[in-house]
Amino acid sequence: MAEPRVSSIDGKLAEEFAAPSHVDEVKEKMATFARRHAEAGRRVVLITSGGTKVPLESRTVRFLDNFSSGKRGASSAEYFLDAGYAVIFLHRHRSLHPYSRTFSAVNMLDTLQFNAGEVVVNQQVLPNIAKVLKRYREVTDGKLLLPVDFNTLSEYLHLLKAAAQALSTIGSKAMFYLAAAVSDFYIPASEMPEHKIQSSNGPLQLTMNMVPKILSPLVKDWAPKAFVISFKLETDASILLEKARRALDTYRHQVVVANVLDSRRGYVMVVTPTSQDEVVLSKEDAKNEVEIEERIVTNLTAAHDHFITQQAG
Ligand code: 9Z3
Repeated sequence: MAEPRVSSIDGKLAEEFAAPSHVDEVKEKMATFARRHAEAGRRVVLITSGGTKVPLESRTVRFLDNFSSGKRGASSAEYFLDAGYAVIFLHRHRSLHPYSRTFSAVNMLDTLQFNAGEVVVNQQVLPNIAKVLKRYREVTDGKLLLPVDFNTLSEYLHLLKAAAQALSTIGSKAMFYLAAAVSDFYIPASEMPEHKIQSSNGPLQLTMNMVPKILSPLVKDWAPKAFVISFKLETDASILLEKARRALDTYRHQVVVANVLDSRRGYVMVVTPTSQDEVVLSKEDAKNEVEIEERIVTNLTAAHDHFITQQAG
């Protein structure tokens, strides 16, 4: 009997990256969530958010990390919810979270005070808390947001695969919004020292392997009917567009949102095989606290509409 087809990336994932023990349970939860919302006529977006941790030792003392705060993913989740989507929020543990993100810099104890022996919230320290709390309750009461967290690169890869397979049942109603900043490099388990690397051995030289390009099986095998958006980050603006176009050419997905590290809060380019839209915040927008994610989400939900109509026709 013929062996089932396993892409080489699938094989690598199974061999070199330890799967988290709860992956099947999470996959089932995501599949149930997607089915329920699709049956209710909603679209479902899987947002990835935050950085990844890459361990240098198997009993991990040290790891490589990156700059991502998770703001892009967390704020985008709110705008997708406002646009009527149900959201699976696959995020780095302790990165910013929808709704609570606005208060992340506040010390909780400074928000509370005593009033006749009762602990009450000091709303002056938490401007907008009533509005944010109301929306958060609507979203949670409606079971519209499913948060799933990851820590390491291995967890991220396995949970993204599980999410893609879970969402494949709802076809073109599924959107993937891959905003997490995922490491390109890792040390395979077979080459990783077990114990803490000793500084008494002198300077450290590392050789790291390339992380498999997960976008490839996601688009081709795991969720071939979905609307897929990847993000491209550069620090050199002069190569950004060319890199975004190359990614579309290689992976054959629908959209790349391209951004430069320093200007990412005020400027992105939404690139498709046939178009490139600049999304820019003006000084006026910034004064009015408009967030660029609101504009990105408006652009992408319209593109998703168009995609669904085309697939149906
Ligand atoms: C992004 O480009 C996101 O926009 C940011 C958002 C991570 C810059 P923050 O979390 O920042 O709000 O602080 N994400 C994707 C970055 C990335 O690693 N892309 C890879 C690449 O550019 C492959 S998909 O090669």
